[in-house]
Amino acid sequence: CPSSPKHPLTPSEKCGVLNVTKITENGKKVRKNWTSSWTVLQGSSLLFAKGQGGSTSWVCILDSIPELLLTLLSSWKHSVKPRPAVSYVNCRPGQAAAFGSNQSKPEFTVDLRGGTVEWASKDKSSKKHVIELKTRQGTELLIQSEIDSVISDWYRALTETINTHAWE
Ligand code: I3S
Repeated sequence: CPSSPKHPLTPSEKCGVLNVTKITENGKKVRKNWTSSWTVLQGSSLLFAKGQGGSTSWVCILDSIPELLLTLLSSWKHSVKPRPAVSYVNCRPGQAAAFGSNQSKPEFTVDLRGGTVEWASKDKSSKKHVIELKTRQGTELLIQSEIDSVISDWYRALTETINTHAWE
């Protein structure tokens, strides 16, 4: 993850591949479009990556294979549009590819201040392990991972972040 000297006390410094879709944007319902995105929690912002470029090391590729296979398998099973493999292998924690460098641009960013996070009810999605995130700006997102420990960690991190920044 990118380091954040500006936010030494926040619990929020986390990254990984998650499935995500918007369901509401600026208060208006939008059509679901599940995609797997490199996701970074940084301070009170949650950033989702677009395409990447840059170099990739073999260590990085080998390190990414289990997660890549799992993500592709889950994308196939749950009709989520997978990202090209290079998106995963370029975006491992500890690698140079991070938001703020010129290798990875956020596709969109949400401000978590004043937002809410809860486990999504069944009527929001047929998938399991789905988090519903609502922002103060009227954007609602569903965030999902097939791996329950992964999504539970994200749930905890997002909740802590929202609580930490509640009065800003
Ligand atoms: O809430 P919905 O409309 O049942 O969500 C599903 C649809 O968006 C579907 O797309 P199409 O309506 O274009 O066929 C997606 O493929 C599904 O993944 C959505 O449902 P889940 O339950 O996976 O969020």
